[in-house]
Amino acid sequence: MPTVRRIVHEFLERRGLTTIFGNPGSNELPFLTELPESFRYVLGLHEGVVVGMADGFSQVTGKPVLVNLHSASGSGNAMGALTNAVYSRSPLVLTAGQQVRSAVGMEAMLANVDAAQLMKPLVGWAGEPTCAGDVPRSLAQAVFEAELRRRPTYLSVPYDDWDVELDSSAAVTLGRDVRRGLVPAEAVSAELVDRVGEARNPVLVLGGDIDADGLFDRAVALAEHLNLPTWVAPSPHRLPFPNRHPLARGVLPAAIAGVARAFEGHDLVLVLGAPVFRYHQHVPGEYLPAGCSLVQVTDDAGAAARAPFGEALVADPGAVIEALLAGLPSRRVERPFTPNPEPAVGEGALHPEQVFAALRDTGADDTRYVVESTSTNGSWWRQMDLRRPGSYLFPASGGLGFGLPAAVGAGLGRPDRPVVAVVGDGSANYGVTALWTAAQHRVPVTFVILRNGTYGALRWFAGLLGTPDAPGVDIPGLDFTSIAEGYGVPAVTVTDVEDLRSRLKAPADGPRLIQVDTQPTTPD
Ligand code: TZD
Ligand code: CA
Repeated sequence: MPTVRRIVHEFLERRGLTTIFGNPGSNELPFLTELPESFRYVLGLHEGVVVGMADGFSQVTGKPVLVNLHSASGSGNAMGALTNAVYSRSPLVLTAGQQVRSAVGMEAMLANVDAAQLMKPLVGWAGEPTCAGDVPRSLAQAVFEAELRRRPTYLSVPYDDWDVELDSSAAVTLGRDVRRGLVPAEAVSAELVDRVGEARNPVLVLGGDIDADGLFDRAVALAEHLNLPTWVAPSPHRLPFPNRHPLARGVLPAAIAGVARAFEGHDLVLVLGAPVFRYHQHVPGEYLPAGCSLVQVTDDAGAAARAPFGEALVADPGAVIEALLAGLPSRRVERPFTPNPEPAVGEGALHPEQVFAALRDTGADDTRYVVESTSTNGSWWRQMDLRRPGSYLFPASGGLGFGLPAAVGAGLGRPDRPVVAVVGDGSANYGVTALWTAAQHRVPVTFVILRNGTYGALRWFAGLLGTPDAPGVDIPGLDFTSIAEGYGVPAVTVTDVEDLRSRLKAPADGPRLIQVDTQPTTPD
C-alpha cells in the first residue's frame, strides 16, 4: 500500500512541480525524504529569499511552484515576500511542516498553532488536512486553488502523516485535471466591440496580466490595429507593451489626480489585465475627466469587484483582444520607434541613466531585467528599449527583497534567457542571501547594484510628505563586493562608464556582481 508521501510525490511529479524552493526544519524532513530523481531542491538561506526565488521562477515559467517552509517561524519569515507574490498573482503552493498531530494541541516546540489562520489574509486558500488520508486531496486542492485563483496557497501537514499507508482510493486525485476558461458570451463581446468601435478617442491601458498571460504580442497587435495610444497601468510589476513603441505613452502615474489628467480628451478607457488602479501617493481628485468612461477586462474577480469606479467584465483579456481584432477595421498607421534621449551625465559618480544606457547598448535583446531600485524609475524608462515579452519584473507589492531572489528564480526557471538584476544598495540587503543560491547553482545572473548610499526614494518621499527631518534614510558604509565574495559570487566595483560597458560585454558562465557608484536621483 502506498504511503501518503509516495502519492503526494507522484502527484507533484505528474503536475510538473518538481522544483522545490525551501528552507527545511525537522517538521519538513519526513516529506523531503525519498524524493524521486526528477525533483530538484533549491535551498534558500532565508524564507523571504525562498519565496522571492519561487515567485521569479513562477513568473517566467507561468506555472505553479512548490515552496517548503518551516512551521510557523519559517512561514512568518516568508510573509513579506509573499505580499509581492499576491500582487503578481503568482500561483505559489506553500507547504509547511506541522508537529505530529498529538503534539499540536499542547503546543509542543514547533507546533504551528492555528496554521491556516496564520497566513490569511495573504493567501487565497489555506488549510491543514483533518486526517492523514486527506493529505493527497488537500495538496491537490492547494495546487488547483493556486492555479484557479492565481494566488498563493498554504498547506500545513503534520509530519507523522507522511508514513501513513493509504488504500488505492487515495490515488484517484492523481489523475485529476482542473482548468479555467473565461471566454465571454458572444453578445457581451459584441457589445464591447461596438463600444470601442464607436468611441471618438479611445485609449488603452495594459496591466501585468497581459505579459503574464503571453498576450504581449497580441496587445501590440491590438494597439496597432486600432491605432490606440497605450498606457501601462500604475505601479507595474511586468511590462505589457514595448516602452519605446510609437503608441506607448508610458506608465500611468500612481495617483488619482494624475491618472485623470492622463485621460484628458479621451471618451473611453479600455483597461486590459490590470486592477483599476494600483495608486500609491494619495493625491485625491476625480477618478476620470468629464465625458470619459472606463471598462476594465480582467479574469480577477476580486480586482473587478473592488475597483472604485468604472465598469468591469470578468473575462480573459486574450479573448477580448481577439474579438476586437476580428470585429473592427484597421486604423493602422506606420511609425518608427521613439529613440532614447541622450543619457544624463553624473558628477562625481555615474548617473543611473548612464548605467541603464550601458545595459541597453550591451545587453541581448531578450535579456530579462529584474528591477528593484526605486529612485531611478524615470531614468530607467527613459533609457531602456524593451521590446520582448517577459523583459521586466518588479516587486508587485513594493515589498523589497524581491530583486536578487527573483532574478535567481528567473534564471533557474528559464535558463535560455539572460537575466540582469538591477537593484539598489538599500533593496539588495533584504534578499542578499540569494547570492549564495546563485553561486551554488551557478545561475548566470548579472547583479548590478546601484550604490548611492541612501534610500533614495525615501528622501524623495520625505520632501513630498513634508517630513525632511525623519531619520533612517541614509545607508553609508555598505560594500557589496565583500558581501558577494562571502556568498561565493565574484564581484567588482565600477566607477567609469567605459569600464562598465566592457565588463557587461564580457561573457559570464556563472553569477557575477557589479557594484556601481551612482548619483542620487528622484524617481520622476
Ligand atoms: N521595507 C520593505 C520590505 N519594503 C519597502 N518598500 C520598504 C521597507 C520602504 N522602502 C521603499 O518603499 S523604497 C526604499 C525603502 C526602504 C528605499 C530603497 O532603497 P534602494 O533604492 O537603495 O534600493 P533607491 O533607488 O536608492 O531608492
Ligand atoms: Ca540606494
